Amino acid sequence: MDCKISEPVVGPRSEDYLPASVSTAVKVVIVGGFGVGKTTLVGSVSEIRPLTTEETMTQAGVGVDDVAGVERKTETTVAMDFGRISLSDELVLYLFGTPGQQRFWFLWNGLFEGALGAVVLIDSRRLDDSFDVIGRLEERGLPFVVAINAFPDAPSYPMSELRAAMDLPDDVPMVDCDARNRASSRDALLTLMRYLYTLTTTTPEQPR
Ligand SMILES: Nc1nc2c(ncn2[C@@H]2O[C@H](COP(=O)(O)OP(=O)(O)OP(=O)(O)O)[C@@H](O)[C@H]2O)c(=O)[nH]1
Ligand SMILES: [Mg+2]
Repeated sequence: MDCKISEPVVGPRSEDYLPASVSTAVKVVIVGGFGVGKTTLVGSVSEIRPLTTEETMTQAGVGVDDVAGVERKTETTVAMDFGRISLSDELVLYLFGTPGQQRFWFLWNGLFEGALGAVVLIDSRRLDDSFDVIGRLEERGLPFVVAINAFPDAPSYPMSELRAAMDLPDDVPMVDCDARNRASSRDALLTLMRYLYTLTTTTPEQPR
């Protein structure tokens, strides 16, 4: 399997180096069902050349991969995406995108190792795909936020309806997102970081 990067390798660029001011690095995973925009998000927001592991989808996947709703997709992530974004002079996030095809989900355990939180990308046309994803995060106890990725023909549901449909607890943040847009993707990551911060500063209610 070849790893592709978006530009030919010509040696490290100045932005590839971490500034000396960085004191905190946080690992975050970008998860979601097949074709919800995980690779797009990591690529749009990363300040370094993102690592991707896209492979062409072939006839071999017919009957194995569920491509309902994303029939026009030609490539898929077979291992992971990797990128990096600095949120301030001191704080850097390392982004790991997971593969969406169910047959590669066994890789998730390794990718989740050491992660502090996750952004769950959702395509509101294919909500069913998100149930297993959210269930896995809940099983692992990994905090997450939900980002509704804006696909052009996706019906626009109120957040409250989507929350109810996904059976999400009230405290789990939800945001609209366009994974192709750097600022929008960054906002989704900031929402996760704010949520992680509130979790560390909120004391659990004491039993009476
Ligand atoms: N309109 C629109 N299209 C998007 C958006 N995000 C991704 N896409 C398109 O959706 C398709 C799938 O995006 P990917 O980033 O490959 O999705 P993925 O979740 O990484 O897919 P897998 O790794 O195969 O599960 C691509 O053709 C993207 O250009 C978005 O926010 N809006
Ligand atoms: Mg992908």
